Amino acid sequence: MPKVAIVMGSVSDLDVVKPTIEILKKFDVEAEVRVISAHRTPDMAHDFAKSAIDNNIEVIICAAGKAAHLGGVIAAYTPLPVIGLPVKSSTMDGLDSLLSMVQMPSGIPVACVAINGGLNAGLLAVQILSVKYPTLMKKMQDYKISMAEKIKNEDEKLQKELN
Ligand code: RP5
Repeated sequence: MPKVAIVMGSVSDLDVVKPTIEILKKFDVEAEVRVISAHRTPDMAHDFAKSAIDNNIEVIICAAGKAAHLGGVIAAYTPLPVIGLPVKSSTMDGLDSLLSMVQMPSGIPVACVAINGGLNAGLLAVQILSVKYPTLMKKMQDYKISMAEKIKNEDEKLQKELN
């Protein structure tokens, strides 16, 4: 079974991470969910990142707010793909989280989804895994088809209401 780690900087990030957990479940992807802080538990962050490959983790999602260095720190210690999920947790509407995640120095990329974009973080992880797991690729294709169907139905309904 493919495995993704979801790491959050604080348990207060859990609500933003819930859609990530749910979508991974929907795609039958195992999720290891952890609370690890780059600032408050730096040794844990180091140990987690260093042992991720041995623990069969294939993609790491890092959710954090404010000075959101978690993704960058984890990415510094592992060659695995890291997805940053900026959390809107402060007075700056999450722009602080977004910028501190996305502005990585050359050589250490962190992919980044929208502020509070928990669903997309999970979907992006599935898409990365799809390259290796054909069943996931098929499920992702079906997911996109059903999403398009839903929009088409909504459009048809709207046209009927308006015309
Ligand atoms: C970050 O600081 C966490 O990721 C969280 O989004 C934010 C606030 O943390 P708490 O003060 O709620 O623990 O490290």
